[in-house]
Amino acid sequence: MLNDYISSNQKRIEKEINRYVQQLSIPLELKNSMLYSLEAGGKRLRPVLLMASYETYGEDVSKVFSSAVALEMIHTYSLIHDDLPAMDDDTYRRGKLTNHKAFNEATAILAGDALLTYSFEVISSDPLLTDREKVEIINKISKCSGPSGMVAGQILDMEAENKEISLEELENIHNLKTGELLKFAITAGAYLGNATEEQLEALEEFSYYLGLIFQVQDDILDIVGDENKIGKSVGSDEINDKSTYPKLLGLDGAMERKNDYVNRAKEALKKADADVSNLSALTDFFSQRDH
Ligand code: GRG
Repeated sequence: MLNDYISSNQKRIEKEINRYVQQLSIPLELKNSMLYSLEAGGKRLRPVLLMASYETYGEDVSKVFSSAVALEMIHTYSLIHDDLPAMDDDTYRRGKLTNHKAFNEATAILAGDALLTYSFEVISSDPLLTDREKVEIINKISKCSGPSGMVAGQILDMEAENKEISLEELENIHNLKTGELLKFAITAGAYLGNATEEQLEALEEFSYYLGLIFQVQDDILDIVGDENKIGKSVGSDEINDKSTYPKLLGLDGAMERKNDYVNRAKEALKKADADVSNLSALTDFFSQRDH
């Protein structure tokens, strides 16, 4: 049932992403480069979470399509830039050539820039949102993805390479680099569904643990291996250079830690004062995903 829920929402969001990009009259190479990474097989976890969070409180889910599309665009831009030679220098992502290998470095940089900036246009021109909602959503998404959020996480991550770091430092990096966009997904969905301040607070706490679950599982998958790993880090020394949960805690310790986060996430969900069955099922999905 959850799988049906996820795949039907993935399809809805994919249609919206394509519609938003196709309506742009822009140089063809730029459009192709944007679409190449947007349609390269991403799991759409962030938009699905945003939609599930909205549906916990609100009704007509088309109200959050623009925010969900904008979020996936920002996530995609971050992956394109993360793969560049100046950062991780990766050749493959999701089993396909990275954007700068399929196009060229300058085009990849511009495709990332275009996705980031277009995301603000997508939100601010949505006729289904009030002006107040637009400002609030843009404020939230820029905070989560910008210098106090994902970008800060990225530079801390680069600085931590080849260094011993504590578990606390590792969690701070993950929370900024990965958790902040998940926080946006959860809180933006609930906000647009008219959740109360107390409900929003509970969901923010939930999103913190969900981000950590996502990351521990990412680290565990790097160790236990799956065919997707082939396309993940070829071209960089990422796996060897970076601190991970299994490196700091051992594989069993990392699994235990993940279970602890799942319990904490579900405790936070209890305070959200609504039918949280989809968010609870998605927590298990995040914790058990195999790619
Ligand atoms: C360049 C500003 C800037 C930031 C980059 C997110 C990020 C920051 C780098 C990606 C490096 C990485 C592998 C992080 C681990 C967590 C993560 C974001 C994994 C990818 O997310 P998925 O699994 O990706 O949701 P798909 O491919 O499904 O879209």
